Amino acid sequence: MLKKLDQTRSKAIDELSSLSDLKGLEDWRIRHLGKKSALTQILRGLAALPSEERKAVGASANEVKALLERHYGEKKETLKQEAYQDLERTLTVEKIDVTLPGRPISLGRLHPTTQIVREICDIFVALGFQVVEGPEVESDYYNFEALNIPADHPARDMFSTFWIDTEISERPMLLRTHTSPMQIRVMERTRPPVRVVVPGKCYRYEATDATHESMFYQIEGLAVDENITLADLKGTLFEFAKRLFGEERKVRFRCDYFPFVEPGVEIAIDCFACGGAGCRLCSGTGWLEILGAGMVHPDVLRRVNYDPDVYTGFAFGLGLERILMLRYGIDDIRLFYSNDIRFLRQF
Ligand code: FA5
Repeated sequence: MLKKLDQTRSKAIDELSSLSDLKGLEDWRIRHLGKKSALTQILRGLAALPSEERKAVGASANEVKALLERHYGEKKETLKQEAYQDLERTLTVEKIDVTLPGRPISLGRLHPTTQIVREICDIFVALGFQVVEGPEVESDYYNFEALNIPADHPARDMFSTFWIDTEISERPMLLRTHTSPMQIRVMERTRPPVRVVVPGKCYRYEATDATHESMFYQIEGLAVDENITLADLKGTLFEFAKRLFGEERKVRFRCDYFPFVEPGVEIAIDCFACGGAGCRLCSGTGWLEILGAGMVHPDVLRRVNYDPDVYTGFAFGLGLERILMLRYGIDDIRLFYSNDIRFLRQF
């Protein structure tokens, strides 16, 4: 046992001399003075030794312990001093120049689509509309049937659809192809007068190209009340186009077809790049199409229990990326969602 104590002592002293940092010293302490160290095991086993041996081993073990503790204390002091001197050296050599200007933190900004959503909603709020939002995962009923587009209707071809396999609902589910389903949802839960705009994402299962994305934004508008006429639709959208594109803009109304409006119209503004003379942006026509609209179809009103003999209304839907493309002369819609920071930083 005495021999073992002697070996423990020399091993510990040897190791101590090669230590150069406080972390290593703490490991050393645990190894040689900690609960599981050979020395502590010997001290704990003293009671089991015969009394003669116990006396000699006990005395020697306590001596080794005191010796190691003393060396440990001295080494700790030395290492602390060295660490302090190192720090002092570093601080002298590596001076910090507190007068240097700070590094600028690069600030994020709103995506151009978010900016235009806010701008357009602000215009309609000023005209008395409320902003509401609706689900992107829709049922076949709201996206099509309630809007006069039954399963076999050829107009379904206009809306290439992402269908969703689901067992949660008995109704066929899909990613909404336009924001028009919100016309039904809003009218189902309110009575006229209704004046809402609905911004949101839409999805179409189409090959992407410079003017088509499979995910894009629309803003839907709906106004229903007594005595609403096509003149209100024209007045509202004329005012909107002027506020968004400038006072001097001209607005063109032409017939178009959507099953849920009657009559249906398409609205274009005169091209602000060429002033209507014809250029690349407007494909030589002098006009830029911005939205589809019309008077809410009486069948749609009946479906939500509005009496079409009492109430009439108008609705419109515009594609936001196309508006941004026109405004900034961007020639590829895919740039908006390809996350190229160099493109997005411009807005
Ligand atoms: C509709 O979606 C109708 N719901 C609009 C409407 C509402 C008419 C209310 C009448 C009353 P359309 O399929 O034309 O209509 O789409 C409207 C706009 O969405 C288009 O003018 C275009 O700007 C945008 N859009 C449509 N498909 C895409 C696409 N794949 N990528 C980008 N924008 C698109």
